[in-house]
Amino acid sequence: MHEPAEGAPTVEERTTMGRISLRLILFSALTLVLGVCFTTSGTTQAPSTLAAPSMFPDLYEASIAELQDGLEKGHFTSVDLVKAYFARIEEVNLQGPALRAVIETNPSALKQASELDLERKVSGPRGPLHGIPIIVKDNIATLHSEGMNTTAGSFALLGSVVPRDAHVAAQLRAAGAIILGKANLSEWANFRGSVPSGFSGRGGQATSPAIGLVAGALGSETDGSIVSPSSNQNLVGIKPTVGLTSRAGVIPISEHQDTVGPICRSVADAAVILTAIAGRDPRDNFTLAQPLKVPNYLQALKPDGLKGVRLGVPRKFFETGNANVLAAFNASIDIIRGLGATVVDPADFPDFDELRASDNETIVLDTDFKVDVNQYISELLDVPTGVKNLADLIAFNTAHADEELVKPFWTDQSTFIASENTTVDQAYFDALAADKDLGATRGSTRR
Ligand SMILES: *[C@@H]1O[C@H](CO)[C@@H](O)[C@H](O)[C@H]1NC(C)=O
Ligand SMILES: *[C@@H]1O[C@H](CO)[C@@H](O)[C@H](O)[C@H]1NC(C)=O
Ligand SMILES: *[C@@H]1O[C@H](CO)[C@@H](O)[C@H](O)[C@H]1NC(C)=O
Ligand SMILES: *[C@@H]1O[C@H](CO)[C@@H](O)[C@H](O)[C@H]1NC(C)=O
Ligand SMILES: *[C@@H]1O[C@H](CO)[C@@H](O)[C@H](O)[C@H]1NC(C)=O
Ligand SMILES: CC(=O)N[C@H]1CO[C@H](CO)[C@@H](O)[C@@H]1O
Repeated sequence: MHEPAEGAPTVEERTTMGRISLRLILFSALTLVLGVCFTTSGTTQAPSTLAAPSMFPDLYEASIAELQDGLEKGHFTSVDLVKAYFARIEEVNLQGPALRAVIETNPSALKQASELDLERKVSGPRGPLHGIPIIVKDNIATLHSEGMNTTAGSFALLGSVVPRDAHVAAQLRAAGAIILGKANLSEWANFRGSVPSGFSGRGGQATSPAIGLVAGALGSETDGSIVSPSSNQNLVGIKPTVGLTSRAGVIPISEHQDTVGPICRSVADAAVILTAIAGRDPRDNFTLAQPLKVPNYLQALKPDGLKGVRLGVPRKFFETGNANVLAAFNASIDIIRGLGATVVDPADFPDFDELRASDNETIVLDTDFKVDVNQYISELLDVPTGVKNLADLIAFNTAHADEELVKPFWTDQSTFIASENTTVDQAYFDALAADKDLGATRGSTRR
């Protein structure tokens, strides 16, 4: 496989500390927020009655459905939710455990929340995401006028003006979601060179904590960047088939492998978000192969949904895994069996060794990145740093080494240099065909 999967190693001790203290902080933050809100809106309810724990979900574990239920019952508003999440981010992002999980918060989020609260009162919720705060990875474009940057963590794109929301961001907004902020990431989604996962010039060395800074998130995956952090953090990540979710407006690595998907607390939450972002988009022609109607993935979740389903476990992929993760994985297979599925274990790919040995993916990604990132930059309305293409990005990093090629661990941009050196030639098309043969045509255990 190519780049190591994005997502910094779990800093379990720090995260655990964060969890314990945050439990108290969040509860008091939400209480405070609600208190203030009720006071200023002139309600006669005494603040003490607001503290009834049943009114306030534990935001570490609250599902999107629970939040929606609380919003509908008027236990709290979207403005309250945004304030509570902002307070939580403030406590842990740069202070306390200094998780550096969020690179920017949305200066328009409170205004949007209040508009969505009003709309709910007047005409009811648009659907399950109405008024729910979501964070998107900093390679997913959001309207510049709203106040946030889209930079893939690089100073080279700071202040750049995107032509429009990424399609997936626009879909979230249409569903009534509030984009609360941008998540820190490995710079250029881990495609700059050999540096520790989770580092970016702008964001610093982020960890990948799952401590409830938001109700749900969008990640992107080229080679592991949704599933790997999700499995490390006990979250549910769905890596959609390429072409199910549009990549238009997403800072790319490769049109052949990039995909955008949800990272959430539960399967139901991920299903709600996937339903909102999936679908055709004329700006990403890979999406045009899917059926016209987007399924409602939430309605497809049934307690007996695994009855009679036959699943295979490609064990060789897990041989090098962390023992704790493997134990949890094994336990989940038992649960799946208990729910009525037939599990074939092991069910290894006959071409596993060839797959492991192949490095055609590197050829494809290196070549695609140069084409695709140049295309992305060419569509920007303004780039204050003046970078126009990958060659400029390399020069920018060299000229701003103190910010981008930071000693001692973060100095490398060898992947950029290798990518700049590529051309779309016969060797590239051969590598692409070899990947497709191995991954798709022969990528089945049922041969
Ligand atoms: C981008 O980041 C800069 C520097 O942190 C900040 O001043 C600015 O408000 C951000 N947003 C936009 C849209 O430029
Ligand atoms: C998308 O369009 C490009 C050029 O416009 C073309 O090269 C490519 O084959 C198309 N891809 C799909 C999946 O239709
Ligand atoms: C997980 O299950 C596999 C297959 O049954 C077994 O070989 C492996 O030892 C188990 N690992 C753990 C950590 O339980
Ligand atoms: C690419 O795939 C071909 C065909 O499977 C194989 O012969 C070749 O060694 C692979 N190239 C690399 C760089 O792995
Ligand atoms: C650039 O590509 C040429 C030809 O493929 C290769 O020989 C050379 O090693 C490459 N240089 C770098 C820096 O990747
Ligand atoms: C919202 C926020 O706190 N973002 C931070 C993300 O990390 C970078 C670097 O650590 C900070 O500069 C941002 O302020």
